[in-house]
Amino acid sequence: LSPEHITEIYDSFHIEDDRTGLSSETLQRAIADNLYYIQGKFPEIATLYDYYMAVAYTVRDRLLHRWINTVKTYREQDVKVVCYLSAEYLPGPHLENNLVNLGIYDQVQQAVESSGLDLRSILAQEEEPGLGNGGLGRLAACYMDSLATLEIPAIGYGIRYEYGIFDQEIREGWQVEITDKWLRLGNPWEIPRPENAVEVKFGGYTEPYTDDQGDYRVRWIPHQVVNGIPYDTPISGYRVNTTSTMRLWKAEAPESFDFQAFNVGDYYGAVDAKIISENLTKVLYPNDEPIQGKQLRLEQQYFFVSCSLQNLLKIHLLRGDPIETFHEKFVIQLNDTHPAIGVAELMRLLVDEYLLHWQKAWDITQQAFAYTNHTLLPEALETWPLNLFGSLLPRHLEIIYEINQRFLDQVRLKYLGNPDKLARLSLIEEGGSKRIRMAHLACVGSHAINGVAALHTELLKEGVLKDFYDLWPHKFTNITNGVTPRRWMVLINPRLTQLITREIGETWITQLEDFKRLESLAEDPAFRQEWRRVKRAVKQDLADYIQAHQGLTLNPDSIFDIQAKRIHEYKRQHLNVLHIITLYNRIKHNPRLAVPPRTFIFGGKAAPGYQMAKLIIKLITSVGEVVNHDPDICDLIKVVFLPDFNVTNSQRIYPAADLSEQISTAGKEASGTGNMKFSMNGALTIGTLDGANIEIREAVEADNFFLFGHTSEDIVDLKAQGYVPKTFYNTNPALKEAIDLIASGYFSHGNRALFQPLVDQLLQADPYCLLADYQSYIDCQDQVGQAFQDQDTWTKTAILNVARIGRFSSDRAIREYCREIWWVNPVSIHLEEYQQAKA
Ligand code: 4GP
Repeated sequence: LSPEHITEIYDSFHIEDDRTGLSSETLQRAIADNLYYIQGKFPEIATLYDYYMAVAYTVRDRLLHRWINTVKTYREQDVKVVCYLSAEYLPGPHLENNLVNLGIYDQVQQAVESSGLDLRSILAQEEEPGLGNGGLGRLAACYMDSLATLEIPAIGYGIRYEYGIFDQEIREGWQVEITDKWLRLGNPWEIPRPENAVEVKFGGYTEPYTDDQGDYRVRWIPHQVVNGIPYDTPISGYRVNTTSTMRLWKAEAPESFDFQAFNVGDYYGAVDAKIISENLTKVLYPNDEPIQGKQLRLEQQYFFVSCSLQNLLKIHLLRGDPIETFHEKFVIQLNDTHPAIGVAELMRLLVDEYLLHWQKAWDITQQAFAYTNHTLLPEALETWPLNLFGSLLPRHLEIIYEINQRFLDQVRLKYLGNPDKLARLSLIEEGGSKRIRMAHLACVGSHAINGVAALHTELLKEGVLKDFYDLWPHKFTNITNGVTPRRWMVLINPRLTQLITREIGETWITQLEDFKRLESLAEDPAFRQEWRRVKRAVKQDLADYIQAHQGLTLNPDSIFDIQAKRIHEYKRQHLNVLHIITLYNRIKHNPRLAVPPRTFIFGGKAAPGYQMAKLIIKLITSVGEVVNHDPDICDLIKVVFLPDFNVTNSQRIYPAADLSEQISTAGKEASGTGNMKFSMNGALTIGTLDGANIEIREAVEADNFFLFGHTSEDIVDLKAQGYVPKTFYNTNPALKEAIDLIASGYFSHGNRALFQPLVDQLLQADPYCLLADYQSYIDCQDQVGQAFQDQDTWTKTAILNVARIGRFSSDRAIREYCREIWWVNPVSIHLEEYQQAKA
């Protein structure tokens, strides 16, 4: 009998069980079962959320089956595992992603519809885990997806924040932050593992002792101990059985401490201790705010890193391997400097707890760690005041001193008589008050250091990490970011997915380079027409959403010109606004002017303490208020600020864009990943030569990309020559008019003071060179307007963008990490039962 025949016979037996079966009948039964036995509800009283939970548990069962086999296989085969240490993850809603990856979307839809429900409204119930700020956290989620899809053994470690990134509301044009209570209704995707709790120490002091071998040792007597409880979430791969683990740590007070206090009669003291401990993982810190002096942030970092490393060592020893081979079985990727304390912590564990000699421990540590840098902004490079660090982590301070001393001894030999070099490389920043440089600790403790786009890596080598590059050029590599086509195409853009798959098959979903096959179709007028029809339908979806939520009517035939990302001066949302005002002024001066209609859409959060970013949001909404209601404009311009830009909302945005705004000051955006998502969904890019824009432009070819602005070198020169923004203002009437209009109170009901800080910043300092790039941007936008008139050529260009974007899949990036930094191999997971035939 052929395998197909056997499967057929099995199917006819209906042996599917309710936890693993994939037919719609089985799924329907399982959903009903979960509604009763997990939610404890019956249809008359079940809410839509109950149904969501029932469906989620049903899907989770299918995952668990694969997950258990994955863990089992890794245990048995003694494979090398990638450990991704990241303080942030933005996985987005899990349910739909798992339906796509398991290939059971249609079956679940049918199961749900047979019960008289609608899958889309069930999916909409999920609260996404907003456990990150933006690019860095979302990148970690894309990498987890690719690791599983490529069958690379991996664990993602992080923090289970009780409150993720705040929800954003817009009130009277201002951002208002609302706490994100994502766990309020329960999280069906996580499994707590209290039996795997670990203890993390804080504060106290150290004392030396001599061990049995007569060796000098140090023990750490902490002031406080906190328990770390792991919560595991399965991360499915696309159409493979591999299901990896994202293990997030929650802080709790250890029982024993409660009892101690209770025994001496201090019941309330014990409860206080509990509250203090649990505060640790309460809230995610926003980036773009000075973290200086935020002790809780350092506590969070150390907490999750210590939990994760202790956990890894335990897994290693449980597999029966000697501690000395740790680095052969695990490679630990530091996602920025947030987990860099791991270098000192692994040393502490190996030397103090496992009693290895320093040199041996150091070899293991250096071979185990690798470090990814994500930003060039100097204010984002983490340093901790030595006093704070020492009082929280006294043993780590000693270890860092020792690492530094040994490191600087090496440096001294190489650069005799160059004290400046020593001071620059040191892990300790001297001067006024001493600080620990976390990036330096990461560099010294890692075998590989990478930037996230070609330009970024070059700038690291020439700038912030130059001294390390001079010392160890072999450690540096570039790995340009990528995004997963599963979520960022298949899931968010079913219409385009269907059209593309119909033409070129579905191999592109895991081999994005196969998009190349679309190139010849760009020449086919019939295909272009279908492409346009899809684009228009997707734009209509977004227009409908905005109509329903904001009461604004949009013209789906206008250019959807979108900038969606964190609000930051370097990302220059206000340059975009200067263009809007310029267009507005032109139409006001000449009401008969033939301009193609444009819809400007913005989305993004500002860090709560970043006043200028919040003022930029207010500027966008204020300009929108005026422009959207000015009868002279005849609806030629619309400005929309979409509140609460998160993974869920972003999924409506990327597919609907005609134009993707990637307009950061050259040299400031490390890579960008939104730029990739927009292109992948058929938007054309207007952008500067910054981050991965450069590589996207190379890939899609210069003719298919709207380039403007100064290069990163120009910007350096401009500043070196003493940049005077006022010169641009004084010599460019349109620019002057736009800025003057803001300053005049025209957009603020006559209130001239409102935007004064923003206007002053532009005219007096303009650190991000908006004024220098203004004319080039306007000219380029005029070309965009022209080009859009010829819809057929525009469409052809959009198709070529998609056809050539294959390189920006996170699968490619992960393959590079595997080959160049991790030296790990895929391991296939086989299911034990007959499910294998179906999977
Ligand atoms: C971001 C960078 O700003 C962005 O350019 C990059 O694409 C992304 O990391 C992923 O590498 N950085 C952050 C951060 O999100 O918090 O530093």
